[in-house]
Amino acid sequence: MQSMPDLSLYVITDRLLSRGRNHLEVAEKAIAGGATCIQLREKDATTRELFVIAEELRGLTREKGVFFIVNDRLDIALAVGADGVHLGQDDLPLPAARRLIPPEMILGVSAGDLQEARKAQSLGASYLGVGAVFMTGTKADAGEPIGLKTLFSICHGVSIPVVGIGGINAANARQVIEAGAAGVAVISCVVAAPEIASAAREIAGVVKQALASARQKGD
Ligand code: TZP
Ligand code: MG
Repeated sequence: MQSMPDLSLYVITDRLLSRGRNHLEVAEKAIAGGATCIQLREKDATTRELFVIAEELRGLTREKGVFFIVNDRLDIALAVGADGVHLGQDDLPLPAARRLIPPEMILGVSAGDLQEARKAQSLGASYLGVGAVFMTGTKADAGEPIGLKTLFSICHGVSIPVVGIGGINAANARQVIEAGAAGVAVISCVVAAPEIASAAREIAGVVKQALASARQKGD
């Protein structure tokens, strides 16, 4: 069966925000700064281009011992042997995805409320990406932020790990963990930073500390 990845600092690539740095360079630097999981998110490439990028990231993440998830594209995830695939509410339905992937493959699902979260859990999601927690300019259709209260109710209303996403940075990451999340998923605060590794290091430190205090409190 699948082993649950360390989702504590889940960095999602975004070529358009990366100041000219490509997916591989962004991932290398994010991992150097402490990213525990890398998601390849690329909405504007041909299938062949995406396959080549995904192969590179698979090689890097395998070498560094970091989990590798592909956004949207189950075919690419399977083709390069990624650890998992992440699907949104408009992507391939979960039962279909579960039929196609090996049992050990991680299936991440986006959820914006408790109902979506519970449904995804019942259909075999391995973890949930929940948000947008805060305002974000990164995803045009992210909708109104759900806030920390809703995040809390989702984290405590499901038994699979939850990763908060949307507008998260080193200044607010602690609150996301305190709400019950297993980690933070970030784009701009890491990939758009002038120094990707130091931005990752900063937020990784906050998350690590917050997780340690949450564990002490028995959360
Ligand atoms: N899904 C919900 S919010 C979001 C995605 C992909 C964007 C997160 O980006 P940022 O820059 O960390 O707010
Ligand atoms: Mg999607």
